[in-house]
Order: sequence, then C-alpha cells, then structure tokens
Amino acid sequence: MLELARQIHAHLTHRSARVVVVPHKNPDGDTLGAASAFVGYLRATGVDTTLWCKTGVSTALAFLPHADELHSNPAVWTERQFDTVCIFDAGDPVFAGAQDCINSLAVRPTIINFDHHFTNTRFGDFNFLQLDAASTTEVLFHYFSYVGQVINAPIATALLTGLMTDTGNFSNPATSESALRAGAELVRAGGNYTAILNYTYRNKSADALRLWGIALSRLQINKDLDLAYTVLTRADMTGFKVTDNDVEGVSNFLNSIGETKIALVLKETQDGMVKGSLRTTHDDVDVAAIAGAFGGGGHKKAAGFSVKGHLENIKGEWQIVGG
Ligand SMILES: [Mn+2]
Repeated sequence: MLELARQIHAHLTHRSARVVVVPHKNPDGDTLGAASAFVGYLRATGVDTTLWCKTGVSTALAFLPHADELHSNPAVWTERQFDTVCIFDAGDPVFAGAQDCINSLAVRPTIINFDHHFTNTRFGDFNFLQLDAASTTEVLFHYFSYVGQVINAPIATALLTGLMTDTGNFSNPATSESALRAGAELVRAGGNYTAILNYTYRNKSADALRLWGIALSRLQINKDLDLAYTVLTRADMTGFKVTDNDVEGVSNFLNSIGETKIALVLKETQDGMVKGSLRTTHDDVDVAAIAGAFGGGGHKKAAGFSVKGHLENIKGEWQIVGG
C-alpha cells in the first residue's frame, strides 16, 4: 500500500494538470468527508482541483470544508477537460454518478479509486482499496500517513465525519480497533467531534421523528427469516416535511432490536421504485448477499437494493407490487 500511495501522490503532484474530486451521487458523510479532505490535501500540494458531484449536498453535511464550492453541472467537465478523476466510496463509476461525465471528456482521464466496499469493481487506473476499513475516510487517513500529508483541523474534521457516519458514531460492527485509533488521532489533530455530532446526528426534526413513529408502529417480526421489517410509503412522506435523508436512520435504529438478526426497511421512492435497506449486527449473516439477490449490494452488515414497484398492504402483509 505504501508503494501504491507514493505512485498516486506522484501522479497527482507531477502528472496532473486539472483534477476533479468526485463523491458519489446523493453524498453521505463518508464520501463527502473523503472528498472534502482530498480537496484540502490537493490544494495544500498546489494541484488545480475542482469538487464535483452529480447531486447537491444535504444541509446536514453543508458544514464540511469546501462543501460550498461543490459543482453539480456536468458542463464543468467539458469546459475544464480534467485529466485526473478521483472517486471516493463508490463501487463503480455508474454508482458514483460520473460515468457519463468521464465519457464526455476528449481524452480518457486517469481514474483514481479510493474505497472500502468489497463489491468494488477495481475500475480505476489506481485502486487504493482497504476492504476492512470502517470508512473510505479511514482509507484516506492511512493514505495521508503514507504520503506524509499533515492532517490539519479541517482535514481531521472531514475524515472524522466519514468515520462517525459509517460507524453510527462508533457503535456499529464496523467499529474496529483501527477505526477507533484513527478516530482518536483525528480528534487529537483537531477533528471537531461535537460539531459533527450536532450537524449529522442531533439534527432530527419533530416531523422526522413522527415519521419514525409510523415506521415503528408497523414493525413486523418474521421469525422464519430472523427479520424485523417495516415500510414507508410515499403517502407517509408527503404528510410530513421530511427528506429521504431524514428516514435513512430508521434501519440503523431498527438494528438495535435484540429479537432478530436482520433489520429491513422498505421505502417507496419518487421514481416508482422500492428501496430496501438491510442491516445486521451478526457475523454469521451476510446482508450484502441478500441485497445481491435483489440486484443490490453493499457491506456484509449494511446493504441495500432497489426494485421497481410500489408497496401495498394485502391482508395485513406489506408486499412489493408491480414493476
Ligand atoms: Mn463508506
């Protein structure tokens, strides 16, 4: 990994003229924290850097350094003709939301891939992957130590954000000794633990909690499948001032149930799909395999899938209909 880190650093500092830093679409704390830290690193190294994401930043993550300079217009790719593309926390360029933009460049760019998903397709010219890392920001934490990048307070806060959001504030099974060590180092380097907690976790609206109430009141237990599950329909969401981000936490919260090994939240999305979020805290369950059976993917302990259709309650049982 040391040699690979040095090669990537040499490429960025000596052979790149215009770099674009890409968090995956609908960015979460890990992908945007990683991208934010990387912009800080590249600017410190004097590299011309643009931050681009297919979709905008949620208010919960707007505090991250450089979030205010994020571009979402694909036109910036044809205007600037980037020669190097750095992608964070995405298993492939389509999931990242960058494939069309990469194709729009006149000259094929060098692609650098930083990730911790074991479903990663190794799509980059450089693939800096650490599959046992808790977050992509933990992967970057190691990369920065290999290339001798000093971690200042803004970079520390950005990296710590990804660690905290991907581990449920150091509570889910991804919380390894290595993740805790990195977390401690980042706090020492000036990472603002309290600010991250306030922006990303202590940010729920009353309406969001009312929606949680609906989800929790529908909780079903399937003993045969060792599954606790619930559903949220579009009608549920329109009744309240909530965003998709507000309901993200329901599946993590369901994971604290002691009666079953697997938690599942099925949620109707605006585009006629049903999105499933699977969680487990058990080592002998692989929810990525379950998600894979529905065309999805993710981690052994946190995974998701999308299928066409809508949710209907048929004789007291929620089912995915249509498609
Ligand atoms: Mn991640």
